[in-house]
Amino acid sequence: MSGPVPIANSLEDIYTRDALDTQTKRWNNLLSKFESTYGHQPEFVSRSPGRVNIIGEHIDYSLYSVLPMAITADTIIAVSTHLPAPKEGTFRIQIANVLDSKFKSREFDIPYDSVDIDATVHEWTNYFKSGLRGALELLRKKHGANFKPKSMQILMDGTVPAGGGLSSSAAFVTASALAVMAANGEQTVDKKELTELAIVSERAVGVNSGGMDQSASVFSERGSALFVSFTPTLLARPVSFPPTTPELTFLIAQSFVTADKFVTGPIHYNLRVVECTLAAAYLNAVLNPPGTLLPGDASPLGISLQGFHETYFALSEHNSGATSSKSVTEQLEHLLELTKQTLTKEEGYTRSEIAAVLGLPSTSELDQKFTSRFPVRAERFKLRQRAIHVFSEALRVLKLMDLLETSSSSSSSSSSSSSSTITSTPKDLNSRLGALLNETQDSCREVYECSCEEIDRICAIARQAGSYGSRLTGAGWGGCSVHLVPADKVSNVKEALEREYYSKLELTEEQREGAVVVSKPGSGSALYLGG
Ligand code: NG1
Ligand code: MG
Repeated sequence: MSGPVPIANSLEDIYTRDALDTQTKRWNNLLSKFESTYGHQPEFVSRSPGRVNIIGEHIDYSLYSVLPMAITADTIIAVSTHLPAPKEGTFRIQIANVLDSKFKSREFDIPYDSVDIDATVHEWTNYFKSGLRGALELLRKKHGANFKPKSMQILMDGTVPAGGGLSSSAAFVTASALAVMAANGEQTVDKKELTELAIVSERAVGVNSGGMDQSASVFSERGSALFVSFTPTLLARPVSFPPTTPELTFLIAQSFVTADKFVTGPIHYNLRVVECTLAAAYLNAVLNPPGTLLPGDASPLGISLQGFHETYFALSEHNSGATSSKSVTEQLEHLLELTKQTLTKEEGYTRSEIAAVLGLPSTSELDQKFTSRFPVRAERFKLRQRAIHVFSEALRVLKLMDLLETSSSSSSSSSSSSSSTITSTPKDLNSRLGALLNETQDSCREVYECSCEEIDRICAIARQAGSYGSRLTGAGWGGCSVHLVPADKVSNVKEALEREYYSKLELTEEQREGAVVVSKPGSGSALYLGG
């Protein structure tokens, strides 16, 4: 499903029917506000959505496959290039936000060859700049080092709540990169190129992220979830959930606990990335022959648990002279056992313990290698727990895919009486899908320690009211939760959450309205050229 980012001719190409009214008003507002801000109409609009992750949490940066889907909420960016260039060798960016009281307008004159981003300050336009930087790198690769970027006037409107686990950042970065490509004459933008550049660019904003969000934002197709794998190369394919009666829905519930990765990175998100990378290096040092180097890969720090996984089985096959007959599922089960035997310290590992095992002369080499780009704050690194979460979560993704695939093949062959598949009833299937989501939540809470009390409470309330499976979605430590709910239980779950959770918070009318949404899988990035 690679190929170019679609060109939308009307909003119907982008949104589901139920969203059209609201979106038409919002787009008209963007266009008229653009005109009143800059004195003329925009040339085009780029669009990229947020996402909810169904399963596969905190494993994308270890390069294991994940299953997100795009939501309706998105970032839209109106653009004009009718702006004279400032002084020789630079181009100008004028950028404004529809929410101008919160996000102040800015103007930047930028040298052709270097986009400066100060990741130490929390500045909304950094996300645009990171998409800009990535897009310009790609453009320079295509057109040569003398490429002259166009000046741009920009107005953006984002409806993905920030810090809410629905990936407002990836929506903004991918929409920005897409806008810059189009402004510079590239209307045919390859989805894979756009995704890969957005993944790398977003790291410039100070978060050592994996690639799930950008993939979901760019590649998603209306009506389907997206199975994303990262090795040997980035691949995304649509996956449908089986039609059941009552219909299965994804309910997204906010906790209103804002988890700001920019602030908490050193003790939360970025620390987990470091812990997973250290776990890979440690397991490699202990379980593979001395001197084995893990292959460099596309994970944030260049080596990953998935890389260890591959290397371990490749070498053990090589040494035994036999090809392993283990399926990936069996390999992951085996790795879980090995991890439990190898990484025995529940209390975590100190820098000097890890440096000694990795054969590094001192802890400063360790810091240099693993924590210099994104500093972390920790005395001990919980390698055992993090590796156990990652391998078991990778396994749950495969189990869920297996359930979806066998259910769709058994429903298509259900007329053949000779079929030996035991067809599960929809209810049965839903409970099994839900159970996997619940196991993910348990692992996030107990093992990966990325949930929080509010999310745990929301999950308990929702399950009690009829959700088959409930869990945090996105990075966690607050943000959003996702619930697998049959259509006939949706109002029940909503009411229970209102009664037992939201009514106890002080929320604005708007927050209250947006607290719980039923989301259908939406479409990915698009360019709207007007018409
Ligand atoms: P959120 O917090 O929803 O943006 C983050 C990462 C993902 C993934 C999830 C956890 C960024 C941009 N995204 O998502 O890549 O690792 O956490 O599964 O940091
Ligand atoms: Mg984000």
